[in-house]
Amino acid sequence: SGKITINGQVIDFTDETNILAVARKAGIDIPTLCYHPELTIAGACRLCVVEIERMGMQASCSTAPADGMVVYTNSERVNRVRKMVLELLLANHDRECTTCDSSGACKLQKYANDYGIKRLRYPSRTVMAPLDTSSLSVVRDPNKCILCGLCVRVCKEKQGIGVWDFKNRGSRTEIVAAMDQPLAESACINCGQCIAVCPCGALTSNSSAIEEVWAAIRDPKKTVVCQIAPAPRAALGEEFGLGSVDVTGKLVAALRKVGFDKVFDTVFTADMTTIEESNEFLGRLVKGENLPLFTSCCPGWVKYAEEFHPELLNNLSTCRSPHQMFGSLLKKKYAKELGIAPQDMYVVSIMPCTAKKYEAKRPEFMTEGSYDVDAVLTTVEAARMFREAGILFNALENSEFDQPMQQTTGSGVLFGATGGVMESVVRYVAGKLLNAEGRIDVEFTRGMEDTKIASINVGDNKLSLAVVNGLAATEELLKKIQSGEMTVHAVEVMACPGGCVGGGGQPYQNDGEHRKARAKEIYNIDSKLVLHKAQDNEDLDKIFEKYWGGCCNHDTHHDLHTHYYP
Ligand code: HC1
Ligand code: SF4
Repeated sequence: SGKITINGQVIDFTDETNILAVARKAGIDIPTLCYHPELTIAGACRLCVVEIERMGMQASCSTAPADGMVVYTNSERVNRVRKMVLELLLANHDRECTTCDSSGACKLQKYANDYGIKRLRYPSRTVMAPLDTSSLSVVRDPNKCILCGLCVRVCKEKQGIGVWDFKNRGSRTEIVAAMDQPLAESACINCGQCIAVCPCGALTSNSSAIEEVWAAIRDPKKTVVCQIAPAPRAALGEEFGLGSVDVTGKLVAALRKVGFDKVFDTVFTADMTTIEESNEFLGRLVKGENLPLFTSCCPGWVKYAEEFHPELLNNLSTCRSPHQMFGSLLKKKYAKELGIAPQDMYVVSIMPCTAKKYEAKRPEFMTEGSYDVDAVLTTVEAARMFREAGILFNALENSEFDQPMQQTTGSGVLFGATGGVMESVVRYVAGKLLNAEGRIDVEFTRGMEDTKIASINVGDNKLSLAVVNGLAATEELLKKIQSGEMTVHAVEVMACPGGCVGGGGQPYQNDGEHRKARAKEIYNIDSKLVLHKAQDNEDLDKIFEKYWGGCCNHDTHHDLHTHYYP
């Protein structure tokens, strides 16, 4: 700890490891492209240079504060260097902002504007390389890449996978997927975290579904049905300047205006998942079989387990994820009830997640040759559709979800934040085993730490439970479980930091602060909802009864559960 002077202002520092963090704490921003507070420091882009007395020009992200340091972040020299850095990056960057998915959210665009760059003194890129559109989830445009390496670091450090890497040196340096293969051929689990950190449009979601959704809406033969995941309701407002507040009512209204015939809530089938999965868990506890149980709603985690841990596949819950349960319900049951063939119903999921695009195209999730979920749009893509349709989102009146699957519980909403699935299971199990009627809140599952572990007593059962987010942290936990160092009965795994609130399809900035604010709103929604546990959902009881003669039986197993491929 100590004091440094920045632009004449004396600032205390304590445990900040770099000048950048001290400056930002004091309300002085410094531009950065290759820096991310949750990843290792590369010091590659040099945009964050500052002038330090007796040390000259230094990258503020990789220079530690020292007592008595005198720093200038906005001197003539600093600005000259920053402009040069920006001009060099811009010269090599495809500057077709008008057709870029990241326009408006691009840091390079913002800084070029902030620093008043009007023309480049360097020759511009002329030869364009082809885009990698092989993946259902992520599109890479090499012509936009500025080699900041954030994608390389997030995939390696947070997901433990390492899909991206640098190739060649010097001016020939590029970033490629492993073995220089198309992304779809790599070990990518589609989480979209590389999209979340990419500052300038080199990595974006595969948004090709938007056109397909418009076509379905305009096709008079199709009944178009939409469902919305828990997490987008606490993040979509960011796209419209409202911040991380609950916009469920406006979102439903916007979807109706866009032309959806029915709008449902994935929270309804999150309750369904809780009931099916909790009973599966209780069954395994009695038999002492396939423990620990791992949750299966995160398609990134499922693909990771299939690819890297085939020995664990019997431990995964056989439950389909909530949105695939809804898809199955809609195509197998609800369409019939409406007298519609499954092919004539078009189901769209609004998800915070890019991996859901891949999950929806898994061949096991089909009904009579038609995908249970026809298209997945990310939160960001849904916002784009609303703008295209000329919807003034902030002026919308709230609208309600459709009957007869209208009721939702706070428990189901919690699925959107890390720990929420586990809390839902605990609420259900405690409610059922103890015949408890009131609210059952679980503390240990909450918060943004990557690994949370606790033992809790439910009646005579002592349950050891773990919640983890990020696949690198998951791998650490698995090592402990598989070596016998730790015994747990159930594990919730979400691939994205913070759970679905931090999904790769959420609005930019998709960082720790925003994830925290969204999760807070998810818990707010839960605390306001009257229905608290999955078993409180009476609409769900009726649906179970009408379509399958109850829950957790042979028929629900057929329609709502799945199997995995090593
Ligand atoms: Fe999720 Fe889920 S919570 S996986 O994080 O289980 O995407 O929000 O829709 O399916 O409900 C995502 C969120 C979402 C499913 C549910
Ligand atoms: Fe890695 Fe996820 Fe990006 Fe795939 S989508 S390359 S797994 S960070």
